[in-house]
Amino acid sequence: MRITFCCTDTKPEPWLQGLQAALPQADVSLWHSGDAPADYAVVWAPPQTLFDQQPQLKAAFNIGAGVDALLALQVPPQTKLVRLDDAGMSVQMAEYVCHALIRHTREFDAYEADTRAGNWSFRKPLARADFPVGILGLGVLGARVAQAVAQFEFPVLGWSRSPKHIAGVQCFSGAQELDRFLAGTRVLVNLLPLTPETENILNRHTLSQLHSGAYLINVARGRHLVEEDLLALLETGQMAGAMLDVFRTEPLPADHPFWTHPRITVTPHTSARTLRSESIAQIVGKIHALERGEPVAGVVDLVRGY
Ligand code: NDP
Ligand code: OXD
Repeated sequence: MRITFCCTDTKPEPWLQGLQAALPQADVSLWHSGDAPADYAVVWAPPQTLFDQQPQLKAAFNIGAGVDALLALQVPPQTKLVRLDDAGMSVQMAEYVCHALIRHTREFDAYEADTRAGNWSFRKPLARADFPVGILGLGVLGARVAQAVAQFEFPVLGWSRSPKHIAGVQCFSGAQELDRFLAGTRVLVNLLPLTPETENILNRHTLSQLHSGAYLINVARGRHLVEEDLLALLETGQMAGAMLDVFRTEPLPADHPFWTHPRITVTPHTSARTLRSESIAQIVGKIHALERGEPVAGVVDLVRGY
């Protein structure tokens, strides 16, 4: 079996060694244009040439959960696209979102400013009931985040394409229920995939439907957010602040207003990192299953776009 590795922005050697160790019978190598045909590819934002030259690939394993970059390419019809299915990401995402939420609702930034200035002063505790948390996307990551937030006894709402039942979460689904979901939300967490239906979904119209003084946590994709709409709503006070992990252009350009905005916290697309050993174990397990003719989780539905 041949496995080709083609991941931009990733140091290849540890992946090649890890895949080779887990699949000793296979020939695992870094992709080069003109290579012999492979059975499987492990990819992140590969060039179109990979698929043009390897139309026989049985599957391409994306080493991330989001497949928007892959779906911009022409993938051969018989090649399954398989995304990472958690592989250690959901717990990281739950940590990030709970951190952002609690930092905001417990006013830890203000406490830090006070104590750095030598002030021992208290703020009136805010009521959790006044901070209903709405999660856009109740998939692998969104469902885990919803459960983690519910543990802290915040009211939790969630929105997905298909109806869901998650204990402790008021679930909404479909375009027709989006407005009711937004109207019940003060802290909005975005965990949707980027598709033609969800691009620009965080805009003046949707953000204006949240409770006044809302807070945004965007951990999905930069192209979900209309950046100038967020800036305008921070000016009016409709939005109290935001913690943003993903951006239209990454790295965030040096002159971007988000860097210095007093009510925006920026992190460098790090909310849920791809963990190499967990990812290799998952990919190798799926290769074995596919070789046995069994179905695997995380196969991308090309029509839905995720
Ligand atoms: P999933 O595919 O498991 O979940 C996607 C969720 O979004 C599902 O609940 C789905 O609904 C819902 N959804 C999709 N389209 C619509 C729509 N049009 N209307 C309503 N709901 C919709 O993805 P993951 O949870 O694994 O990942 C989510 C995203 O997080 C990734 O696509 C990626 O962009 C981002 N991500 C960011 C990372 C970071 O470090 N910042 C790391 C990892 C992922 P349904 O359940 O009905 O299908
Ligand atoms: C992912 C990501 O999609 O890292 O996994 O953003």
